Amino acid sequence: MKLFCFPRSGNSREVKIVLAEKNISYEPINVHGDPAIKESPEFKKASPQGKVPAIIDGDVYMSEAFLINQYLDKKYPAPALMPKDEKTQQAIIQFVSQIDKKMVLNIGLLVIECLLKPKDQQREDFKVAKRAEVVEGLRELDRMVEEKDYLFGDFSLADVAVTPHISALPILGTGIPAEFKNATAWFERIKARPSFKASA
Ligand SMILES: N[C@@H](CCC(=O)N[C@@H](CS)C(=O)NCC(=O)O)C(=O)O
Repeated sequence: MKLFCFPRSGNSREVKIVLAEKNISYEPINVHGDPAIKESPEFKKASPQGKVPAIIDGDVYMSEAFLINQYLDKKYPAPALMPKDEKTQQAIIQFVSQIDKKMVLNIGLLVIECLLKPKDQQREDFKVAKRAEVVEGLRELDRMVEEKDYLFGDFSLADVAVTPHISALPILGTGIPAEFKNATAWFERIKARPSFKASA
């Protein structure tokens, strides 16, 4: 298994968590380590859009974190990271697609604004607006874990899809607001998992 990634990529970390949960050994290939990697036919075949994460597993070439993770969960079923019940599976698929638009995308925009742009080009009003949208996403997560340990009961690909991005929040001028006690406790549980530590 080859994983195209780079160290600070939250999307790559989603796949690293699943590989660690399932104890699958792999070769990480840092696409920022050498410009030739992004130009290689292997990488282009795995990721026609040039984005990470992407994997090569035998003759399977794939990109997109959540698609890769669903593939890994089917091919390497233990431990299962999707529930057996089809209705909950569909609910997770829908959740990941929605939270990507509502929260993960906004965290990515904050990374660009706060960390990648020169200070004098950063827009404070944009940061405030995006942080507010992220907080709304966190409010929804807080409600979801009110009576559960993880977003859909057991630890699943839903938790994997959001937590690497949440861990970037403190350097973006926010974090999980203290009022969201359920979400705070949930994120502590996530951080205690060996897979989360191994993927850092
Ligand atoms: N929807 C994709 C997003 C992938 C993505 O945006 N990856 C970023 C890194 S986190 C990337 O490859 N950016 C181009 C680059 O940094 O070279 C996924 O979930 O995997």
